[in-house]
Amino acid sequence: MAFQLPPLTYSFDALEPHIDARTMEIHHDKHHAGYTNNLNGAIEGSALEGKTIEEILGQVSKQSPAVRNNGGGYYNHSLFWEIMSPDGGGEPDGDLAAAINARFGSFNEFKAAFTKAATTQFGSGWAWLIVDASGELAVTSTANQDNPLMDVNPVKGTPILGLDVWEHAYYLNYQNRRPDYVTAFWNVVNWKAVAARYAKAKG
Ligand code: MN3
Repeated sequence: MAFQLPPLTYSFDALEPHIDARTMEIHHDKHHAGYTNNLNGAIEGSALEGKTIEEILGQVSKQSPAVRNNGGGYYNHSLFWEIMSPDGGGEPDGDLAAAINARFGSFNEFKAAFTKAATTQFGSGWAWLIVDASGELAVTSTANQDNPLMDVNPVKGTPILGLDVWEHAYYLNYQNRRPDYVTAFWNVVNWKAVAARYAKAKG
């Protein structure tokens, strides 16, 4: 069974004015579709066929650049659509809020750390909130379509929140103003989805 492009669960314009409809359409229908198709092409007929994306990324050091780039692109964008919502924004509650406060001091201090990771990632990449192997939260960033599930990455863990800081994610609306895009992102974060990922990652 080949990997499938997951459908958006909201319309292209649902995240406006924070993320514009044209960007969402191109990002999902062109970029994410491309990563999905190219991943399927890269693993076709290989021992990776039938493995989960997490299994593939966990041993990506042994694979081709095509598997690394497109496998990362497939996973990262699948997560990205899920952790945003037109009903998003605000702050988490429950166990996730408690863990953020314990790890970072406060929600605002967490936001500052994540914002710094997103704005200082040089060139294309992603900012992440992850649950590491000891169950602790951490903020990190990766280049290109890498992510913390990959064995090539020095900081490893399960991503529960991710922000795409490739120019294709914001350039039509924000041009070079990546910090404005990062600020706007907080208005669409689906904390319920992030909390569900947190609970799953903690086991
Ligand atoms: Mn992207």
